[in-house]
Amino acid sequence: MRSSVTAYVGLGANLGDARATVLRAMQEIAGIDGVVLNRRSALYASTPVDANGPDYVNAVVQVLTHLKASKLLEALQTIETQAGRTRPYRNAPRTLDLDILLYANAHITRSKLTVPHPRMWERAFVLVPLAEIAPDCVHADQLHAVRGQSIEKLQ
Ligand code: PH2
Ligand code: MG
Ligand code: MG
Repeated sequence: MRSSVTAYVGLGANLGDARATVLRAMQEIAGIDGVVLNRRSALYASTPVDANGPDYVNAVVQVLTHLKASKLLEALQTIETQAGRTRPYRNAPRTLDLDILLYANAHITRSKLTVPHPRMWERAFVLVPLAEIAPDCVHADQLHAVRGQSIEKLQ
């Protein structure tokens, strides 16, 4: 058996039934060939950051995967497309956004994929759910830096 790596995926949605879409996307991620969903955060409601539209539902999952980061990205984009994702302009409201946040301890800078996600450390909607499932990945100072951003655990 090939060795697997640990990766973290951020989920976000603010169009349609965002809560249902994020929960379904978690199941679809678990169904990707070569991916095991190991941990999932709670769902969070958050105010849009550098964006407009309705409040977001956000979450983070930890996966174990044999897939290369580029293949994982392709599989995530297929799930986004199936959820009706369109890209009319940057940070437009969306039915589903799936971002690779961390992929082992890799540093990737390609035109289609930058890992760690370049803006994750500025965003409470990433750091709060990430800290819930992977406290060692987020420092208290990093959480402190985003304390002004509104985020609330759902359910
Ligand atoms: N995603 C963005 C931009 N702003 N704000 C919140 N609260 N949640 C998001 O998922 C989000 C955002 C771009 O991907
Ligand atoms: Mg995003
Ligand atoms: Mg994205």
